Amino acid sequence: MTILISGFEPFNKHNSNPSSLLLPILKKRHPQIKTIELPVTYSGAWRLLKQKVHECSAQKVICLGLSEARHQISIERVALNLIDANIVDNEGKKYQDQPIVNHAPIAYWATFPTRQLLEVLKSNQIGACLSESAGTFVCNHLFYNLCHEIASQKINIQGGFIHLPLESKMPL
Ligand code: PCA
Repeated sequence: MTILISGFEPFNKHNSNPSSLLLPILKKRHPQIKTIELPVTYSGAWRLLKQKVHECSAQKVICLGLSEARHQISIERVALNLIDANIVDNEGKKYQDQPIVNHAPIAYWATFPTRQLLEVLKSNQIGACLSESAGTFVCNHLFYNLCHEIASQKINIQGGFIHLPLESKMPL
């Protein structure tokens, strides 16, 4: 089984992003896992992830990103068909009040078993919670596109998104 984990480069005022700092650590512990660092851009993140998903025939795809507002690892349950950000992506692009995919569902559930992952983290004394919003910036854009690909192409992939807090707030 191929597991693909993505992280994001730094963005906005952040000099680093825990989601990409984690990738080499995961890879060292589990060399069979595929990883990819994505740009924080609407134009690049999904294009590169999609390419990688198909290239390595991934069956589980977990995307990681930073959310400075979080105090715990947040397992996202829902991807929303909306971009509405008041910050620019790493290409200087800012969009508001726009659907991600026209004439597509308003939202998708993660296809990864979110509750099961929560229980595994909790049983390992790792503080985590379920979240009902991945925001409306690049992370949600990536998550929605992944879910839309899985649903519209009827691909058997468990896909999900996890927001990490700042490194200083990581409960590890
Ligand atoms: N967090 C941003 C984009 C990249 C990242 O790590 C977000 O929550 O949308």
